[in-house]
Amino acid sequence: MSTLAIDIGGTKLAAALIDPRQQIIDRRILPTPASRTPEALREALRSLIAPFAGQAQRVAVASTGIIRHGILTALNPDNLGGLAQFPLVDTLAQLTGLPCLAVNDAQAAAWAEYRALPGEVRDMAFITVSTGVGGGIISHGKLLTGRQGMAGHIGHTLADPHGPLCGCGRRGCVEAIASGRGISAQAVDALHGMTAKEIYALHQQGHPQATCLIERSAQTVARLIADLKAGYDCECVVLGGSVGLADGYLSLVAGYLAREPAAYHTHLVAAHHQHDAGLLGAAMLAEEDIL
Ligand code: ADP
Ligand code: BMX
Ligand code: ZN
Repeated sequence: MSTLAIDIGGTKLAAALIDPRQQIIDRRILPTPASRTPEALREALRSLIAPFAGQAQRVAVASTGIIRHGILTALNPDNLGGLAQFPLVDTLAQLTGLPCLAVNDAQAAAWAEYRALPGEVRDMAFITVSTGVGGGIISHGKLLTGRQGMAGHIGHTLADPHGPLCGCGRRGCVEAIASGRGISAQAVDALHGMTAKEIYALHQQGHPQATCLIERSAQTVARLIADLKAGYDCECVVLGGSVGLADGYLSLVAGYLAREPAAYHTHLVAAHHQHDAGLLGAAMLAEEDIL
């Protein structure tokens, strides 16, 4: 069965046609609309998937937000232009006439990345450093989603009680400091208003403020990894998202993790599927009928 996989992030929407052997045949990307109202996202999804009409037998969605009973509820609505809720499964079932499954983006990516690891690994965490900071946890070979769909939202654990206010309502979340939006929001003076991508490029040229912001992000993610190791003894952490996969970012995180006591160290690798982990994970979860 071919799957139309869709990845809804805070910055970009991706869709791909995935064949029964989990190979991506064709892929499209559009910017995520920044609007409080569901119509804008519905229209963007309509135009994203239009070229794939009639080519798939089911839809699998990996989306930012807490996904429960097919409905997206934003934990941090700022990441979606203020959009707090969206009926994902109903909308895509209406647009395509196909059966549809939806899961959190980082949970989906965790599953694809877990499948790409050697068989002996049973406990791993996936962290995406992207618009937000998302997470997916595999424990004893099982993906944790949680009764409320909240499992893995480790971007909203506390990094600094005096840190910036997070869009989720807490102060000092990992996400408020380390994410793409967080990096951008903390920038001042000449860097004010720049995207994380632009700030990252300046960091690579040695700009002091840019480097300070990127290093703080990497240090915050390293501490999160140490906390995860303490929390459930994960054997491996996989890093994804456009900030997480940016050239040199993983080495920075690894450097900060190495400064923690040895008991907190864990194997750290870049996402095998790179930016496609969410798309592939959603398709695999649909194929394996796991959720
Ligand atoms: P999404 O959150 O929609 O899944 P991404 O994983 O692309 O999307 O993450 C978007 C964030 O990553 C934005 O804050 C953007 O500025 C930042 N970003 C995109 N490309 C890069 C890059 N090459 N280097 C560093 N940051 C990047
Ligand atoms: C936020 C949260 C998570 C998501 C993570 C990464 C919302 C809308 N999203 O913590 O559900 O997994 O961001 O999302 O509350 P991304 O957009 O960066 O991929
Ligand atoms: Zn938060």
